[in-house]
Amino acid sequence: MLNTAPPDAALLSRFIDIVGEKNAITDQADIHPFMIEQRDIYLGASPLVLRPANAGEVSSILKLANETGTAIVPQGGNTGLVGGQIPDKSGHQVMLSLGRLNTIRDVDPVGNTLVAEAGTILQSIHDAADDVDRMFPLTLGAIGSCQIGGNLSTNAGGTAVLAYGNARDLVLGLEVVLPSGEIWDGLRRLRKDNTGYDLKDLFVGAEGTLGVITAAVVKLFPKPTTKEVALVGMSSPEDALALLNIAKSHAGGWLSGFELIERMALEFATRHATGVRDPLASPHPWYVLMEISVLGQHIDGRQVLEAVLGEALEAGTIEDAAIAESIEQAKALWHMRHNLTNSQKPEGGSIKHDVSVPLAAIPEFITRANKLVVELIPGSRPITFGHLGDGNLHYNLSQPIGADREAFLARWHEVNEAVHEIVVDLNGSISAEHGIGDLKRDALVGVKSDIEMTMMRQLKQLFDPNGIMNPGKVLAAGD
Ligand code: 2HG
Ligand code: ZN
Repeated sequence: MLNTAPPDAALLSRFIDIVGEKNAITDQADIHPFMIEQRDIYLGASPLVLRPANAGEVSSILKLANETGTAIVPQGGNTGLVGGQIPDKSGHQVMLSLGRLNTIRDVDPVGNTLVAEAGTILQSIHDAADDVDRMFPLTLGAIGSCQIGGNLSTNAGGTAVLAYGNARDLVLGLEVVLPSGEIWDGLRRLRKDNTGYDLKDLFVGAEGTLGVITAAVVKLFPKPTTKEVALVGMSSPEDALALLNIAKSHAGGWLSGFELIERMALEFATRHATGVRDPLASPHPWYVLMEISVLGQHIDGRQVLEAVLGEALEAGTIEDAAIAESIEQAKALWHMRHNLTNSQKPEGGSIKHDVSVPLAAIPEFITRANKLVVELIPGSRPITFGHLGDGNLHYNLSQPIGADREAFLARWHEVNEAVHEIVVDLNGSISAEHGIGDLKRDALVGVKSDIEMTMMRQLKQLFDPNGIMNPGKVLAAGD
């Protein structure tokens, strides 16, 4: 059973002994950075942050936690967007920070696999793959600080899902420490392994509620020979969808990025992010950042891109386009895209949604949501952007100019609920890629069927009968 009393000094020192004093943080000022997150909506409390060096130490920590009913909150790079990595306010939960498990154990360019420990920064995996002339496709704004364990635990998406899938699609095997302390070595490198239940898939996307991922075998891919990037202006989301189908018909699997950006999102980025400018001569209501990655010297990626844009221009689908003429220009366009979220902060409070709907329903979703939110909060500024190729929109609502930030943010759940109703009506998902964490835990019950919730609760009970693993995330504590 989960202990409701705070861990006493004697228990805390037993935890500290496992990792050694220098890898245990007890000073509240040093703990503070682990308790806050980039959305600025969670502030947790903890008496202790443990920084184990290996799966063996993680195992000893979980064994002790399980015996004593101590709640454990695992944290990777602390870039999660739903509060899953932040302890509650009780001050009873011990944090397990995975950053010291950061060894890349193996890179295999023959089998196209890489074995990394959970705390490995995503960028380091990209670099290690690059060193052997391969690439690892998972790409998101936080690439320089997020960790692969967190990416897998949240089944992260990002900007390359269209061509390569999300984190779940990129993993072949896992090493996991179970709440009992047992270590499951499932670091298999097989592309085919049809031997019963796929256990690794239970831990991917479980947000640390079933155990702690300590290492993973991920898939590597051949490096594209050329990448062509363009920013395309158009008048509506319908046109963006038409462009998507034109792009697919010419580029097929080479279409590696297709990001929708509303005008105001781009304006915020040019206003607030360094080094961002609008490369098109005049403004357009909507934009698509499109990337085509081709393999093989014999294929001319530029020709493919020009064929897409040519057909779309002729059909009146798009208004204008700027093609990146150099790697620097391509990087600048992606820099703009990855700064859309940061650029909303200086505009005040932002109520976020991370939703997906069937592609054909995207225009209807945007129209209905835009109408609804300005009825709820007159003057609020809807900003839609996201991974259109995946049907995934970040439907973010910036506060009315001059409004009180706290009063606006206090309406977060009310706005979420109303927007999610539209999502459900359109057969979509209320969490496309960020996960459930604390933020959407209560909403989850409203969108999953009883049988789904029952299966999830039974799995939690099976793996973590004492409820020590990240209590209150995904499922209510004690559920
Ligand atoms: C992105 O696509 C991230 O940039 C964050 O998923 C989106 O601001 C957000 O909610
Ligand atoms: Zn996203």
